Parts: sequence; C-alpha cells; structure tokens
Amino acid sequence: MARAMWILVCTFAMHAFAASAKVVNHTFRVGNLTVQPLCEERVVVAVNGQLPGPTIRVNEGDTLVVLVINESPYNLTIHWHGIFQKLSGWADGPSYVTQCPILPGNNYTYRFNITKQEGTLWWHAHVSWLRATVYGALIIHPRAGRSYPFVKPHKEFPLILGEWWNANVVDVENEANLTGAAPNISDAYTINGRPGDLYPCANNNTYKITVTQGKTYMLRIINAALNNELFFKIAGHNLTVVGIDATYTEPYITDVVVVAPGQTTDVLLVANGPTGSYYIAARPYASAPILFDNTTTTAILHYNNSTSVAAPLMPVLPAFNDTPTAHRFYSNLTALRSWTHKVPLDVDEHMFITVGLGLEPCGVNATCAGPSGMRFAASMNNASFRLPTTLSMLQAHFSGVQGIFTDDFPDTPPLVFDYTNANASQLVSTTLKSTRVKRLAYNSTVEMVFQNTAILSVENHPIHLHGFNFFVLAQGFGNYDNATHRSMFNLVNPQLRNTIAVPVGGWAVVRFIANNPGVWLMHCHLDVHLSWGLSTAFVIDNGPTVSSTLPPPPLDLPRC
Ligand SMILES: *[C@@H]1O[C@H](CO)[C@@H](O)[C@H](O)[C@H]1NC(C)=O
Ligand SMILES: *[C@@H]1O[C@H](CO)[C@@H](O)[C@H](O)[C@H]1NC(C)=O
Ligand SMILES: *[C@@H]1O[C@H](CO)[C@@H](O)[C@H](O)[C@H]1NC(C)=O
Ligand SMILES: *[C@@H]1O[C@H](CO)[C@@H](O)[C@H](O)[C@H]1NC(C)=O
Ligand SMILES: *[C@@H]1O[C@H](CO)[C@@H](O)[C@H](O)[C@H]1NC(C)=O
Ligand SMILES: *[C@@H]1O[C@H](CO)[C@@H](O)[C@H](O)[C@H]1NC(C)=O
Ligand SMILES: *[C@@H]1O[C@H](CO)[C@@H](O)[C@H](O)[C@H]1NC(C)=O
Ligand SMILES: *[C@@H]1O[C@H](CO)[C@@H](O)[C@H](O)[C@H]1NC(C)=O
Ligand SMILES: *[C@@H]1O[C@H](CO)[C@@H](O)[C@H](O)[C@H]1NC(C)=O
Ligand SMILES: *[C@@H]1O[C@H](CO)[C@@H](O)[C@H](O)[C@H]1NC(C)=O
Ligand SMILES: *[C@@H]1O[C@H](CO)[C@@H](O)[C@H](O)[C@H]1NC(C)=O
Ligand SMILES: *[C@@H]1O[C@H](CO)[C@@H](O)[C@H](O)[C@H]1NC(C)=O
Ligand SMILES: [Cu+2]
Repeated sequence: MARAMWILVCTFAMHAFAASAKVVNHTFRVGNLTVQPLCEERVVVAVNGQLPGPTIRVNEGDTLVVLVINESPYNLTIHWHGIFQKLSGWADGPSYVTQCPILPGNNYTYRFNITKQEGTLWWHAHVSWLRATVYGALIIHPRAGRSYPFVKPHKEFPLILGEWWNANVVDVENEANLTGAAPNISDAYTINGRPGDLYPCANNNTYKITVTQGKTYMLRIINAALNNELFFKIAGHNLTVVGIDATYTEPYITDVVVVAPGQTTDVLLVANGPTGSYYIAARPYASAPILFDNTTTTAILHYNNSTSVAAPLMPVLPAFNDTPTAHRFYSNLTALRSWTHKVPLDVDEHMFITVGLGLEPCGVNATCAGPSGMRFAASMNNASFRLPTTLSMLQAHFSGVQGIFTDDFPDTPPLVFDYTNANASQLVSTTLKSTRVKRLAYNSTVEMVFQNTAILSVENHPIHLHGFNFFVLAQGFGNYDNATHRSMFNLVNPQLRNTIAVPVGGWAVVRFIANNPGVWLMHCHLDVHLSWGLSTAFVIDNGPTVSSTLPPPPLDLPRC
C-alpha cells in the first residue's frame, strides 16, 4: 500500500539514470541583523544577513546539505517544513522532538534527500518564536528531463508572507509565558520581508514584481506568519492554483487565495490586464472573535510598458471574518488527476481528535492574567503537550530512554460532548499538561478526524504534520458525524498537503500512511497555540528491513 503513494514512481525511476541527482550545499550563518521595516531600526535574528533568508532551490531527487552555524544569542534549530525526511528524521528540526537545540556558538549539519515531492516548501526556525525572522523558501523543481504539468511560466517569484513585531519576539513570547495571557499582537505583515505602502515610514519598503504583457508568471505564496491565516489578492487579475504544499492540484481559478501558516500555494498569473500598476495585498482571515493585527501588507505588480503615474489599483479584500470565502477556497482544491496518488482504503488506526483552546491552573503563588485568573492552554483530546527539556524525543525513542514521553495519547477525547456548542464547551475548559504521544506500527494507515471545540472560542486551527502529506478526505462545519459525513469523502483525488486549516467550529478528516520510522510532531501552526500546548507526536516504529529502519544519529547531533 505504501508504494502506491507515488504511482509515478516508474516515471521517476525511468528518468533516474538520465538525470544525475546532485548534492546541494548551503551554509546558514544565523546571527543578529539590523533592519528597519517600519519607523525604527531593530535587531533581529536572521540567516546570512538576509530577511527573508536565502531561497534554496533543488531538483527532486537531490541531496540537501545545510551547515547551520548559530551566531545568535538564542538556542536554535531549523525545520524543513513539508520535507518527508524519509529515514532522515534526525534532520527534521523541531527542538526537543528530533534534536536538542544548537547552542549559541555551536553548529549542526542538516543532511537529507528530497524525493517524491515537487513544488514550494520552506524552512524556518523551530524553537520559541524565532521563525518570525528565521525563514526562507525551499523550492523543489522537477528533476532534469521532467517538466511541470502546466504551461512553463516565463518567470517565477516566491512571495513569502511574514509577520512583524517591533518588539523582540522572544521577549513577547516570554512575557506571555510568564503571565499566562495572550501575547501582544504583531505590528505588520510583510511580503518578502517588506510591509508595503500602507504602513507608516514605508518609504520604498515595498516589494515589486515587473511583468511583461501577455506572459505567464508563477507566484509561490508561502504563509510564514506566526499567528494569522491570510487572504491574498491581486487587483484586476485572476489566479490559477496549480500546487499546494509541494503537491500538484487540478487548476483552480480564483480571484482570492487564503493561506494558513505552514501552507504554500503556487499560482499562475497571466499578465493580461491593462498595462499599469496593481497592488498585491494580504490581510488576515480571522475566524475567532479575538484581538488580532488587522493591518494590510502590499507589494506591487507593475507592467513594464506602463507609463501611467496613477497610484496602483487596490484589490477589495474579503472581510476578516469571511469564513464562506475561506471555506470555498480551502475545500475546492483537489489533487491533479493525472498525478493522483492512490488513497488507502483500509484504515488500521481510527483517531478522533478534538482541537481547541483551554485553561490550566495558574500555579501555586503565581498570578495569572489569562481568563478567570488562569493560564491559556491548548490541547488535542484534552492533552496539552509539554516539550521535554533534557533529551529529544527521537533520541529517547532511538535509545530506549524512559521518562521523556508516554505513548498513551488517546484515540478519542476523554469526554464526549456537544463540541461546537459554546455552552457545553465552557463546562470542560480545563486541560492537563502531558507528553502523551501516539505509537504506530510501521506502514499502518491512520485516519484522523480533527474536531474543533468551542472551548473559550471556536477558531480555525492549521494542523501541521511533520514528515508526511495527508489526504484531506472531507471537511465541514459543526460536529463530525460518522454516519452522514463519510459519504462526503473524496477517495478519488483528494488534496494532499502537510497542513490542514480545520474549519472554524467544524471538522476535517485526513489519512496518511505511517511509512517513515521516527518521531513526528503534529501541531497547530499558529505559534501562540503551539506555545500553549496544541501538539502531540507520532512515534513510528521501525519496519522489518534495513530500508525501513531509522539509521543512527549523525555524530554532530546537538546535545542537551
Ligand atoms: C557539496 O559538498 C560535497 C561534500 O560535502 C561535495 O562533494 C560536493 O561537490 C559539493 N557540491 C557543490 C555543488 O558544491
Ligand atoms: C544580538 O542582539 C541581542 C539583542 O537582540 C544582543 O543582546 C546581543 O548582544 C547581540 N549579539 C551580538 C553578537 O551582537
Ligand atoms: C540519499 O541519497 C543518497 C544518494 O543517492 C543515498 O546514497 C542515500 O542512501 C540516501 N539516503 C537516504 C536516507 O535515503
Ligand atoms: C562546528 O562545531 C565543531 C564542534 O564544536 C567545531 O569543531 C567546528 O569548527 C565548527 N564549524 C564551524 C564551521 O563553525
Ligand atoms: C514559552 O513556553 C513554551 C511552552 O512551555 C516553551 O516551549 C517556550 O520555550 C517558552 N518561551 C520562552 C521564550 O521561554
Ligand atoms: C528602492 O528599493 C529598491 C530595492 O531595494 C532599490 O533598487 C531602489 O533603488 C530604491 N529606490 C529608491 C528611490 O530609493
Ligand atoms: C476572473 O474570473 C471570473 C470567473 O471566471 C470572471 O468572471 C472574471 O471576469 C475574471 N476576472 C478577470 C480580471 O479576469
Ligand atoms: C483595526 O483595529 C483597530 C483597533 O481595534 C480599529 O480601530 C481599526 O478600525 C481596525 N481597522 C480595520 C481595517 O478594521
Ligand atoms: C513592451 O515591452 C516589451 C518588452 O519589454 C517590448 O518588447 C515592447 O516593445 C513593449 N511594447 C510597447 C507597446 O511599448
Ligand atoms: C466551491 O465550494 C463551494 C462550497 O463552499 C461551492 O458552493 C462551490 O460551487 C465550489 N466550486 C467552486 C468552483 O468554487
Ligand atoms: C507560597 O508562598 C508561601 C508564603 O510566601 C510560602 O510559604 C510557600 O512556600 C510558597 N509555596 C511555593 C510552592 O512556592
Ligand atoms: C538552551 O538549550 C539548552 C540545552 O537544551 C538548555 O539547557 C537551555 O536552558 C536552553 N536555553 C534557553 C534560554 O532556553
Ligand atoms: Cu491553533
């Protein structure tokens, strides 16, 4: 069944001899950088003095080797978001999950092959909130001899959407950790590190794309924001979605894209408008009634022949709470049929996982500023995850060290209630910290129903699984009902992705095949919720052969 995951495997094998896979080497020096996106200069942590960091380009089949040298004052790890890391779990990167952090002054070399995935992914820090400024694009082109399953674009532009705080993000997170309250909201969003014309002191701090009339361009949209899903639009132009999370989709024409933190969306844009200048704009899709940064970031699409001096045309963005528009976009995407992977039909592990916020007790002698004098927490099946601090989970798993995690993550919530009913939810708002993970046999097929709860508030949570893509079989609103909702499953060409934005006050059903031994984090990609414990992990045992056994750790794996 696992081999069916990639039915084009034959095509790949045929081309394997024609195209020699290569080793792509990079060095990331991670250190202080002074930038001025808004009115004042700030010191941030960045890679190679760039914000965003360097774009990595590989061909499918290549080996990527990145030496990361930590010259910053903080503990550091880098995660290669969406990469399968087949048998290379030691390079995945989440701190205390697959490695201890790289201490200031130390280094670690991430080494892994990139196979059976093509399109746009990205890399980011995976420790505290450092990914606010430590991030960049990771673009996987088809291997030599293969081409895109769509018209070759004239040019390609990565567009990385970011989120900016004037304050030091580690301080922002630390303060929230101390008080138990929600952290301060951000001051701006950015496109390729630049906030754009609508912010104060924006003098020339706007990213610009120049296009030629009649040509087709590919925009690789990455949401690297910490805490906000974003609507994305370009005035006067439709977009054709051709890929998400480094998987190809059936072409989907739309005038608006919504992209959750962790997700990517590749679109084609035909420069067929009247010559002129057009704003590319992004602002939040905010599904919960909470305080959020409601500003708008812009870049400019400029036709090279335009002599117009008029201000760029601004698109009309959806309202912040426009859930129908978000849902129409998210739910209409399907995998490209000519490239479709076979959906596994026999399920070994059925999991029903509630996803939402909650509260934890304040602690003896402490004062907390969260609701009811408690601390915010967030959980899956009422288990609020706490990372270990003395050894990474993967090292503990590999060496059989006890006491780092427990493999008792429940397959169902501890209490069945009317999950999306606000009144019913207030009665069950407290949650407990733990290190509960789910153990899986090699090659088992897992089906997960993610069910949002109304505890404190309903909200759309982007759930990211490390190491795998999952098939998104169905999604909807209200409480999931197995009897009626199974008939909605797309078992033909469901979208494949690594991050699913679970509908606000709703549910989503996904399936994946646990064909990669290791420890794989699964978490909400809103960092505020990750800090509050909205995560768990899968521990996947080795299979019976050498090619299904996790190799030992690299010698330079950082120690705690
Ligand atoms: C990358 O480094 C390896 C050794 O670590 C070397 O063999 C290879 O030639 C390098 N490739 C490039 C493109 O520099
Ligand atoms: C880097 O910046 C931090 C403040 O964010 C400062 O405390 C530290 O001394 C700086 N380190 C270097 C090497 O400049
Ligand atoms: C990565 O690719 C190289 C070169 O093809 C191969 O020797 C190595 O075994 C691969 N590593 C893994 C973990 O599959
Ligand atoms: C990486 O760290 C090792 C061990 O501390 C050290 O010997 C080596 O010089 C470092 N390499 C670089 C490029 O900083
Ligand atoms: C905040 O708390 C989370 C969860 O315990 C922890 O992972 C993170 O490192 C803390 N952040 C800071 C800046 O101390
Ligand atoms: C604006 O910024 C761009 C890119 O940094 C630069 O090439 C250009 O010269 C700047 N223009 C002005 C008027 O400062
Ligand atoms: C975008 O597509 C819609 C639906 O096909 C169409 O009605 C509209 O005119 C198109 N807009 C542009 C600017 O091409
Ligand atoms: C953003 O929020 C502020 C503060 O709540 C409010 O005054 C402002 O009108 C909002 N802006 C938009 C565009 O909604
Ligand atoms: C528009 O730009 C293209 C390429 O830059 C050039 O070849 C063409 O002549 C220009 N057309 C007009 C009408 O200026
Ligand atoms: C997309 O999904 C919505 C339901 O949210 C549906 O009404 C619509 O017809 C679908 N198709 C397209 C092309 O948007
Ligand atoms: C709480 O405060 C009281 C009074 O100051 C003190 O006696 C007690 O040891 C403290 N408990 C803890 C767990 O810090
Ligand atoms: C950095 O990592 C080390 C090793 O895990 C740990 O002991 C230390 O507390 C961490 N420092 C911070 C500020 O989190
Ligand atoms: Cu969340």
